[in-house]
Amino acid sequence: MHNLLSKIDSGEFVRDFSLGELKDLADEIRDVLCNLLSDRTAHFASNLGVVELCLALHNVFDFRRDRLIWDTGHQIYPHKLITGRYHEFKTMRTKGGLMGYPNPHESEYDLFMTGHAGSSVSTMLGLRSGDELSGEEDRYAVAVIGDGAFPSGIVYEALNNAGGMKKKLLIVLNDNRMSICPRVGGMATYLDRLRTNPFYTGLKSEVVKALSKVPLLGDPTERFLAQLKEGIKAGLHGGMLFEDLGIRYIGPIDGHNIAVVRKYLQMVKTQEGPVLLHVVTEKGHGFQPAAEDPVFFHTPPAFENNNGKAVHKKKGSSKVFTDFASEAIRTQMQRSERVTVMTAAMCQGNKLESIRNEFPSRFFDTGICESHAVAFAAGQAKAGLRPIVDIYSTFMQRSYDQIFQEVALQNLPVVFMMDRAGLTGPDGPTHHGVFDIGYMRLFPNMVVMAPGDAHDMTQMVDFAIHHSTPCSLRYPKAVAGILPGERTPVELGKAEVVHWGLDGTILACGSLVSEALEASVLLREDGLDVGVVNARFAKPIDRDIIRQAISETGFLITLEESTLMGGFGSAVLEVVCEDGLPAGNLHRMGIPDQFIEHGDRAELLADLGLNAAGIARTCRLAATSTADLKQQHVIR
Ligand SMILES: Cc1ncc(C[n+]2csc(CCOP(=O)(O)OP(=O)(O)O)c2C)c(N)n1
Repeated sequence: MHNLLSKIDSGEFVRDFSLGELKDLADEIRDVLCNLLSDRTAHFASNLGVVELCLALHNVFDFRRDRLIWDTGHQIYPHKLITGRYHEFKTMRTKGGLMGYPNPHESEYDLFMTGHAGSSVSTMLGLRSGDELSGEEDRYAVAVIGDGAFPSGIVYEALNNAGGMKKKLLIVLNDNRMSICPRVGGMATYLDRLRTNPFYTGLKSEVVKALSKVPLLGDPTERFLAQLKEGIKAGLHGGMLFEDLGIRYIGPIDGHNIAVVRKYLQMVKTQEGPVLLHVVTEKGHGFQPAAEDPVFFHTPPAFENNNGKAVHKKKGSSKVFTDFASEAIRTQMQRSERVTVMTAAMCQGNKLESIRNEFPSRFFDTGICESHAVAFAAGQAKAGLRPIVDIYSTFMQRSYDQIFQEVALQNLPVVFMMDRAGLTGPDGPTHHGVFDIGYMRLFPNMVVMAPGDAHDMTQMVDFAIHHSTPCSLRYPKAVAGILPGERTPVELGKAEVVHWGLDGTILACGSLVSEALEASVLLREDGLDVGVVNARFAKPIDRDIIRQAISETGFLITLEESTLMGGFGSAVLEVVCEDGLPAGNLHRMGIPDQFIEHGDRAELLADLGLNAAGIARTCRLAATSTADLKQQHVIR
């Protein structure tokens, strides 16, 4: 059925394709994309939008030598399909299968493993400069960046550098007017103005006609581009921002017209110095439901493609931690007009849409600008507000220095809500939020919490809003239950005993408390009475409970969905060392010092021994070594 795709085993193939073949190939790619999601969730609308752009790029450049970086990388599927990965494509985002982002282990055509937005222009500039220094200046360098990623601060650092270095390179700005949600901010308005440029609207067909008469190489192209540039300048001042930075602005052009995109790419290839080609595309192009609702179809739940209609599967109705987080934020915003909330372009993922509508003046979407969001929140806190920064754990890493300097060092009461903390599943190593306990607990003044269930979430947000220093909460992409038994109020640095057992204690931090409880049920069947403590705080940590568990129960196991190095278990070890407690039967369970691949979260947890069965296994071993230890004691 996919006559062309099935024969392509390298990006090289597409270089010789005729325009007609490229168009047929575009249809085949769309067909594959539109049927991929029948049994999984994956990035969808963004990929549909770049099909023609991707084909034109691979047709004009030779990316075995030339350099191509897709910013963020979520729109990499067409590129994967035409660089030899068609036959494995159905394994996309499953464990052991293709990654949903660029992956150099899969192909020489993927240069960096990415998933975080905004770094493409920098790495591409570095590649260009590195190739020049290595005497390989014939290698062309291209970055493709969406208008949602474009406002990231790092992009301006790179543009500034590129304008100054005057290197020969190409930035393709893929403008579909969308981030995940509609794009926001001043750059969005600026790009809208450029779109209304007569070059794109009225003059487009004449320009295309003129272009077809211009030889593609040599002086005439230079002259033509110079005229074009002057024409734009004289007209609506299109692209002056870039021109003034030393980057030649060309466009906007229609990104779904392969012939036009190809022609422009051939032209810019002959240009010296940095060029920004503004390409206009439609997110979800070619599948009507996605084009009409690109927010929903950014990463939609599984659906069948029924002749261009999306037929959705029944969804489970269990509430996840994010639901409780957003409810808790709403409650605080209703209670006090001083409470504000920030998202960095993740309004939908953070389930903040209804809060945005209910409190438009206290809801702030900064765009994909996490470091700015944190410093911005610090300013608000200084002005007397109680800002909540709601950002995924992995993306919060972008704002590390602002957490340090603008928040912790000033001891400002900013609340950090770190969603998707832990293994995020099919997105993989670029998105697992496994470092935050380590990086947050390093800062003086910072309180580090992890709700064990939905009840904790509400209590902790309330606690954080009323606390006088910065606070962070981490919670996973998982269903949030309610722990059994009578609950204790959230109190600074105090853990909560869910069940006390004499044979051993599992001290679980956050997301894995429920797995620990299941493990303790399994262990009871073996005659072992193992207790479970909901740690609640990684900082300040409950020293008393650690001492009590070590002295009164057979063993102590720390459990976390986070890196062992520097994480919660490390914090416990620090206490053990400082307080001179015996560490002989202390075991830490968590994520080892390696990057974890993509796959279903439950599968990944099981592989790491972090599910109920794995925890029970470790407890049995700990119980045996406790018995051994006692034995040795008696013998001595
Ligand atoms: C640093 C960072 N923050 C947030 C995200 C989440 N994210 C993934 S794609 C995306 C939107 C990107 O928009 P754009 O670059 O315009 O691409 P489009 O999907 O519109 O093609 C966002 C916010 C991310 N990947 N990286």
